Amino acid sequence: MLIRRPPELPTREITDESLYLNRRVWLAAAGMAVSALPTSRLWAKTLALGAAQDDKPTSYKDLTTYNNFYEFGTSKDEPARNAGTLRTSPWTISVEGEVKKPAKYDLADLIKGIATVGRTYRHRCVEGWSMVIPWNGIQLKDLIAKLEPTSNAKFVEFTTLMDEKQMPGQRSGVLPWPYVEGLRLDEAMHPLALIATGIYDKPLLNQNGAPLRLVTPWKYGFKGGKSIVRIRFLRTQPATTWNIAAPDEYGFYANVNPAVDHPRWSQARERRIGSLLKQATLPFNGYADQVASLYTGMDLRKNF
Ligand SMILES: Nc1nc2c(c(=O)[nH]1)N[C@H]1C(S)=C(S)[C@@H](COP(=O)(O)O)O[C@H]1N2
Ligand SMILES: [Mo]
Repeated sequence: MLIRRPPELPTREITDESLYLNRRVWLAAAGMAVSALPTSRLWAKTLALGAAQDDKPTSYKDLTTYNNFYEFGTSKDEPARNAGTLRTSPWTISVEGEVKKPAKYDLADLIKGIATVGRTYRHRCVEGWSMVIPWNGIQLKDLIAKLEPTSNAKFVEFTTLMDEKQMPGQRSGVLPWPYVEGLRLDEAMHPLALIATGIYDKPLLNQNGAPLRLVTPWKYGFKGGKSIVRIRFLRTQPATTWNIAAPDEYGFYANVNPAVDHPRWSQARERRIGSLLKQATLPFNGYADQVASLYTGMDLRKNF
């Protein structure tokens, strides 16, 4: 089987040179005399600026125009431009596998009776950029409790819609379709894991994975499968899309880990969309205190 090399490449790196130029631009904009400051103080200012990057939510515009959704094209602006062909109503989700009542649900019925939540999470793409996203949705654990998996269920798999007419990018062989992701059941039951249906208190736009998508903030963004039509409970670990496409590069676990580089680039730092400078990437994307215990005793270099 011939699979073309997947193009999840780092977006344009900020080179040292452009960083230097940007620094000068920023200092000039701040009314500071660039030449009047000794270099070390320039750096101190710059680092302070970097450190001041907090978890302010990314603008709605950036969240909805800078996307990865290869079903609509591989460049960042294509999902926003092309996802209008996706029809999100009516929307049926098939619940299958090791579950008490396998059934097809209309989206409204699937989530009926489950408390909605709003959660602002960091989002770290494996490519080296990050965002902060104010999600609306439900906790995945509440949905799983409602669906009642059997005691045999150890994993849960999420499958994106497969329809070349609505998702023209599926005509290309860039990834094996449909897009599939999965979690160990205990990961899926973690309170941080969401099924998102909105951003900034508005229904998800198609480019963000309408009408429902997975959100696991301690993992790289590719875990968050979009426009889900099937939820399947399994005894064994599912085969997942990026892992099938490039097993050395994208592991099943995909926990954010600055100490384990992608084979083609470092994962130590990230560029927050909307910010000038790169910042350090944190273990488990900053959620280690909440999720590290899920992986006690596991070699996180092997299980990347
Ligand atoms: N079906 C599907 N889901 C997907 C992707 C995709 O190409 N297809 N891209 C993933 C990747 S790599 C990332 S970083 C996030 C991006 O989500 P966003 O565009 O809402 O920021 O979606 C993930 N979910
Ligand atoms: Mo990503």
